[in-house]
Amino acid sequence: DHNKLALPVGTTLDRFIMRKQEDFPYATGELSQLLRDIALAAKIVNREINRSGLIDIAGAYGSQNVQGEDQQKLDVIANIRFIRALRNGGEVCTIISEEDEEMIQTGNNQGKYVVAIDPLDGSSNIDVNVSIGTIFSIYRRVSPTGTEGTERDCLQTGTHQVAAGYVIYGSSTMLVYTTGNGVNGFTYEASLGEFFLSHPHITTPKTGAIYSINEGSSDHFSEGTTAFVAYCKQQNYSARYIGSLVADFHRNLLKGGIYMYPATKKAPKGKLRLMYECNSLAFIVEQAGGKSSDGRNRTMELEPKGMHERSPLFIGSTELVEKAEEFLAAEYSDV
Ligand code: P6P
Repeated sequence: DHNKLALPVGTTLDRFIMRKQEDFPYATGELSQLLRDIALAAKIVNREINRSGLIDIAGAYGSQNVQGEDQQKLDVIANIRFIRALRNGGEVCTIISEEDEEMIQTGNNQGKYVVAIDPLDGSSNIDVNVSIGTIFSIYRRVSPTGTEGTERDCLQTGTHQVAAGYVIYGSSTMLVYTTGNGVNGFTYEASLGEFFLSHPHITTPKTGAIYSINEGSSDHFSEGTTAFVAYCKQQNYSARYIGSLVADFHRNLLKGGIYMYPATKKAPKGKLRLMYECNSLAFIVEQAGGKSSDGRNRTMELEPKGMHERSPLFIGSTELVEKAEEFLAAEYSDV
């Protein structure tokens, strides 16, 4: 039937969401609406980011933000915008955000979903015009509706994700997401205010010739990480590290490669956050045929202990992640 036809490039995000909802006979539309709420916030944040380049100039003429205060940092603005869109959308009861220590209750106690979000990752890159991104995961709440969401709602393993995605604000702005049936990419046309399907059914190459890691930290790498990086060099792979997770991940997803933020002696759990960076990208990469682990354990099976806990991340083409795990296994066997 027409639902099974691949939707043509150029389909709008709205139509895509509606058509995909039809594939779920019992869907009642809340997740569809939640995805639309996220897309709306992404459009608003995209506009703020594009304007921010001018704020310094405009700032000299006293430009102020929506709250009439002095220009806030973009990650604060993005956090406000995503929380407001999710609160107004009504489908989400509770949010955990990289920007807030505590859970955020939206007041929608009937909401069936919980969102974990990094509203603007890598925002230190914004002033130098490097692509930055929003990263999010969506879970079904486990506590009864009609009450506030709980920590248990927020600390589910990555395998319980209902959807995950990222927005990359770059030379063009894209929304890439999965609901567990493959990965699709949409490119934003600002003049029309619409996301259009531009990358249907994204699959990541089984292997690749790109490795992404901050080699400035190599004095603090474990033996296994050091050995795998040496292997990449012997293979004449290209070193590509932008220092903006979404930009590095997105390039490797499309071209093949591995992104690593390993445990180091300084950061024994690495730097990246499990709930709204590692798990979100792990769901996407697995749905695209890739792999994600902490160097040993599948990222999506890690038991979260805290909302902001960190995890080492080895993510990308399956063969490269497995090769890295081989090198790291050697150091575990000593244990
Ligand atoms: P480092 C940006 O601060 C970020 O969270 C990711 O976007 C990026 O991949 C990583 O940290 C860069 O960290 O330690 O290499 O500067």
